[in-house]
Amino acid sequence: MKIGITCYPTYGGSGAVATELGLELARRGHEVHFITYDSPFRLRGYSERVFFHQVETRMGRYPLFDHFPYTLALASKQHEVVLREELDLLHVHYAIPHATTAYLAREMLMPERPVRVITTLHGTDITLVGQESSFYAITKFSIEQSDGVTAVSNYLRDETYRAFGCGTCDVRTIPNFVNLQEYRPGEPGCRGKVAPEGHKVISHVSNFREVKRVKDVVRVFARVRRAMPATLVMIGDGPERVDAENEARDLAVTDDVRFLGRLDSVASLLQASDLFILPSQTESFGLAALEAMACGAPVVASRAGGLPEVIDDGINGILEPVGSVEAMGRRAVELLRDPERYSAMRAAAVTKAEQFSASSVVPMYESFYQEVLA
Ligand code: GMT
Repeated sequence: MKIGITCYPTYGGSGAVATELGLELARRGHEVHFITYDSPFRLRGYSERVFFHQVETRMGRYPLFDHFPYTLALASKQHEVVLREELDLLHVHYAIPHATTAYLAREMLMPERPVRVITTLHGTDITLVGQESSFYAITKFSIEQSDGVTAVSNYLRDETYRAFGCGTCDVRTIPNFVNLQEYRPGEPGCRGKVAPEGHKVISHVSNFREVKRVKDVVRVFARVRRAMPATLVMIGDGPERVDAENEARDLAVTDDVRFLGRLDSVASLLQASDLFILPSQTESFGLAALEAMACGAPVVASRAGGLPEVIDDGINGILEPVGSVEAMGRRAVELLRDPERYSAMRAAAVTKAEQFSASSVVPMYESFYQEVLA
């Protein structure tokens, strides 16, 4: 098949999933064309059958536009690439504005070249942004106009029906996946690179938005730090980073917290981690949690959104209600103090992650493509 993929190229789960999916589809013989304003952050170097088409985000001085109409430029580029490369379908990730631009491109292409549009819903496009009054109607319309719709968890599928109705759509759950060649348990000794000898390594990866509750990460860590030597590795950047840094200072743990900023590749740090903390307000799936589990780091998370579909409380991780930093900290300490239970939970985390391997999930997208094209 010849597939066009549009996603946000910036650091974030939807862009990560879209890019890993494109790379995996290309490995399986499909031709994949990324259409977006920048090269997606996980698209590293050359890969056979993978192409990138850049969408303009500004033009020379044209006084009429205070804001460049990126969505129209994207729809035009999708139209252009479908025609020139003879694409069969456009698979867009994150409804806003991608499902809308793909709808426009498809209508512009008719009847010359019928192309199918598949929209994958990722999370905040449904749970936050899409429900804001300025976007609600167009989000609902664009979802309903897609030829196929997928959601990354049952929670997100149900939330889509609840919030938007979408009476005519059949929202299919296709879970996120992890590349087990890259995300796998590390060699013994890899922890030494990130923390002093004898420290437990706790990590967190996100885009530091409000929904991630990064101050809670520091609060949970502070409770662990009171009980044992430990280092917290904070990976990523975003609007809440300063608050998290201040929280570390207020709780007097600054010396043991490392803010590393945005990194393209996090597998080696996850392999070095004893625990991963994800105390989000909501999380449609929690790709970061899955990648940590695949590397052998059990996850302490909030019992919210789709996280219970990835983490089984007490078996391969720990779930507590949103904001329960006391309980999260206490259970993390109990686990780290019990080597036998820790080893069992670590092994169970790796086993659970195997259920979400690329080799088992990517074929679900391929069969969905076939179904929609038929
Ligand atoms: O909110 C983010 O962290 C980014 C966001 C995105 O769409 O880029 O992530 C969402 O999609 C990921 C990939 O499907 C999911 O693993 C995340 O759980 C989801 N985030 C939220 O629902 C908050």
